[in-house]
Amino acid sequence: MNSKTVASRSFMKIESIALREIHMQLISPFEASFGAVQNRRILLVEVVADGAIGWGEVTAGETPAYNPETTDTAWHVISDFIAPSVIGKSLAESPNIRAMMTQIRGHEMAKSGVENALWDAEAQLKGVPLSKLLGGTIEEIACGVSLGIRENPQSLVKKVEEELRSGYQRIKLKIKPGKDYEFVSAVRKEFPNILLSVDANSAYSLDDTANLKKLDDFELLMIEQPLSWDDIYEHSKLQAQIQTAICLDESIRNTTHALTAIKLESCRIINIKLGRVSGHTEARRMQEECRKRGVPVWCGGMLESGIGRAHNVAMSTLPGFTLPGDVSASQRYWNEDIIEPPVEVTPKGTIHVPKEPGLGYFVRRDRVDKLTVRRNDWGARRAAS
Ligand code: OSB
Ligand code: MG
Repeated sequence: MNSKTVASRSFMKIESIALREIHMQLISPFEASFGAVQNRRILLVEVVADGAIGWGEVTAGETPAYNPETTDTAWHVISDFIAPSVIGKSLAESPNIRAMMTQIRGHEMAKSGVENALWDAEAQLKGVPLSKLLGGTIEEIACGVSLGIRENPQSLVKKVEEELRSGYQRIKLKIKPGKDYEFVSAVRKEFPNILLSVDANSAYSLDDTANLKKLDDFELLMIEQPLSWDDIYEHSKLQAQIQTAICLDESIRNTTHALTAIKLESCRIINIKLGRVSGHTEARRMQEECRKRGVPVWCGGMLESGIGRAHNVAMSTLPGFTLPGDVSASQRYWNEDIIEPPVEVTPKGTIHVPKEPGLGYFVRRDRVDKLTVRRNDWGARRAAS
């Protein structure tokens, strides 16, 4: 063994894993075309690797309305398949955990929760911010907001005004058939120059092409996921008939999907969500391939707690993230977040990337414990909690 190998850390061992379900209530209900949510059931993954504690969040929803995963399917897959197959294993770096999960098809969000916790631990072991370990270069990330469907256009306009006053650089409106043209029109009329986009969460079909084309009137930055949650081909048919750039969200679960969509011209922009693409390793690869092809990407959100939010901040520092993301302040979602400081947005609509090792935010274990409704442990359970 040469001295260099001894001096640099060559392997980390996954000593323990704790899986928790926590319950958190959003400040107000969030409505998308697939339904409304206020009471979040969030899974947190805590790993200990060579003594360093890393945190990850599973971003699955409570129901399979956005993608096929749910809080409960992720609990099952992590408890019965992922944790038993990775506990006690040693690996050179976080991406290597993917090779231990190849027998598990799909369940990207479950995998992401575990992989990302390991990334946090690795960054701490190396004494670097997670953003730097990932290769991030952006020091202040640009933020937008995603606004849920509202009762009427007037109340939406009021909400947009409020968010613009806080500094957000891009406003995204959730839409669905019957709550689209009139709502977008009211906002565009009031704010002719803002970066504005819409997200349909798969509420339309190709039969709606004429109506979707009408949205070209508003010079939107993009229309996100208008068609089926798992479609790539029909989006290429739609993109050829509308001027507004299509952005794919739900349909893109790995880099191959992204490359297929780019090749078919199904979209001109891609939304990257850590959970949907199975974690930092795949997110980084997708970002890189999109960047090579001149396709802008941005960081999507899943109504995360501070832990998922902190991972989103780190990912958003990668050079391909050239559009404002749905990464906004903790206080828009929670009365009390589980990290300290909470994620804060400057009056310019930016987030300063933390410079401390790992996620760079302190996890309030006392709050996490209070919110925990169930817990599973593998390896030695720490005496502390
Ligand atoms: O499609 O981007 C989406 C929330 C839940 C599920 C899907 C989506 C969203 C959002 C909110 O738009 C993003 C956020 O503020 O976290
Ligand atoms: Mg979306």
